[in-house]
Amino acid sequence: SQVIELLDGPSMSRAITRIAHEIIERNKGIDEVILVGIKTRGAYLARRLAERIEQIEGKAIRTGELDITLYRDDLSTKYENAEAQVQQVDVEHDVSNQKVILIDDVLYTGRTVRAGLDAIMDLGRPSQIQLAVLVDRGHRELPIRADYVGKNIPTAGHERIVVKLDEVDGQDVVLIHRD
Ligand code: 3GP
Ligand code: 5GP
Ligand code: MG
Repeated sequence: SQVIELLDGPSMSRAITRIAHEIIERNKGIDEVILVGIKTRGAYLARRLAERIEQIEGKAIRTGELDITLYRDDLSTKYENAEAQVQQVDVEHDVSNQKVILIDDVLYTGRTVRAGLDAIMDLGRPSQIQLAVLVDRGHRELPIRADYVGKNIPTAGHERIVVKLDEVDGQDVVLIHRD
């Protein structure tokens, strides 16, 4: 199978820096913003974005995490037919009247984000929910789109995007696997 590198470490770092600036610009600062990463890699991306934003703005930004996993009730190993289920909500801040930015590594069908929207809205009434992803690989099955995108990567259904982050995988890289 063919493996192609789509983002190296420096490119990933630049994309995160750009998104940090976009978040600050669009929200006119960060006073009403809460970053919420979707585990596993989305949570590490949220921490990196928070670090960048704090460097730029010179003040702390609030963060939280959601654990959302896809489960299959038919024991198949395929992601098709999987449903997203919220396992854990770790958001200590009151989301009411705040702008919550969900963060994930890869946006695909949108089912994980939909579950994330439900989990956030169960906590209170945010004034807005936005979405940031490192990679948008297309193939949405729901009317969901990202407000901030590191890289758009049109994929075929059978292709797999591999996101490696230093904190989990010992290196920063985005790869596409083609069969
Ligand atoms: P991550 O969020 O830590 O990156 O969805 C659970 C995990 O499965 C995710 O972990 C994701 O990276 C991984 N995964 C890898 N390839 C695929 C894929 O093609 N589809 C889905 N839904 N998840 C994938
Ligand atoms: P969804 O289909 O719900 O948009 O994505 C499901 C979950 O799997 C999300 O957390 C998303 O980040 C991840 N995901 C979907 N497709 C891929 C992929 O090709 N590669 C990786 N690494 N993660 C993926
Ligand atoms: Mg993910």
